[in-house]
Amino acid sequence: GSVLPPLEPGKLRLYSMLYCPFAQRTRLVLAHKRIPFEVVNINLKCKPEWLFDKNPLGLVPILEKDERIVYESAVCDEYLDAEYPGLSLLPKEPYVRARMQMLMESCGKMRKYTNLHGYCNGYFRSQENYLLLRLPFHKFYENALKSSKYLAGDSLSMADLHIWPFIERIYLLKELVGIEVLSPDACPQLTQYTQRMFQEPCVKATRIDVKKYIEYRNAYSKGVFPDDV
Ligand SMILES: N[C@@H](CCC(=O)N[C@@H](CS)C(=O)NCC(=O)O)C(=O)O
Repeated sequence: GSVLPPLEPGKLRLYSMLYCPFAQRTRLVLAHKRIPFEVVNINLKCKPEWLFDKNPLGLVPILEKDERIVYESAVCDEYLDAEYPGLSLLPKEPYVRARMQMLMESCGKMRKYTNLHGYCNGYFRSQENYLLLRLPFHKFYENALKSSKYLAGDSLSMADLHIWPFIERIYLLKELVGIEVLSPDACPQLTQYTQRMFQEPCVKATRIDVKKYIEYRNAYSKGVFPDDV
């Protein structure tokens, strides 16, 4: 297997994969809070053995600093928010926080809707089936955005950074399979929100390059895992 690069004392490292939506959550928080870090990208088709020493599940993202290890994207993000200075992304008021966390939970329940590999490999087969994807996005996010500029209030919060990678991927379907799932007519709030999110520096810093993503996907479907992800 590949050799684990040494980690300097005091440095924060993220084990990641360029197109992983969960790792993107953590990269969004790192970028938003301007936390310095280094990245080790993992070949998920051929995982190094040492990955399982860091996370027995063998999944990214994983954070490491001075022998402290944190994994699971939601846990990593809450840890970063608490450990590093700056404006917190989590509301203090218990009910506001509970509302936000319910929205974040909904995203976990939408896993089957957010697997781009599945969509692109013809999982949904017809346009009609693709459009079914709109329902959960509409139910949770279009509705939440009727009363606020961001998903959990009028400023960016953890809910936005937690859910954004999946919204970004749904919009990518337009370029990948030519189907606009969250059209401006059906989802006016989400459409405006997306434009707003694309202006956020952390979103700019982690935005998927569609051309590169297509190259990666083509290679991945042939069993090849490109070196640079
Ligand atoms: N619940 C985990 C999910 C992480 C996850 O599934 N990461 C994927 C990459 S997108 C992974 O590491 N896959 C490797 C595998 O499934 O073996 C989290 O939120 O961090």
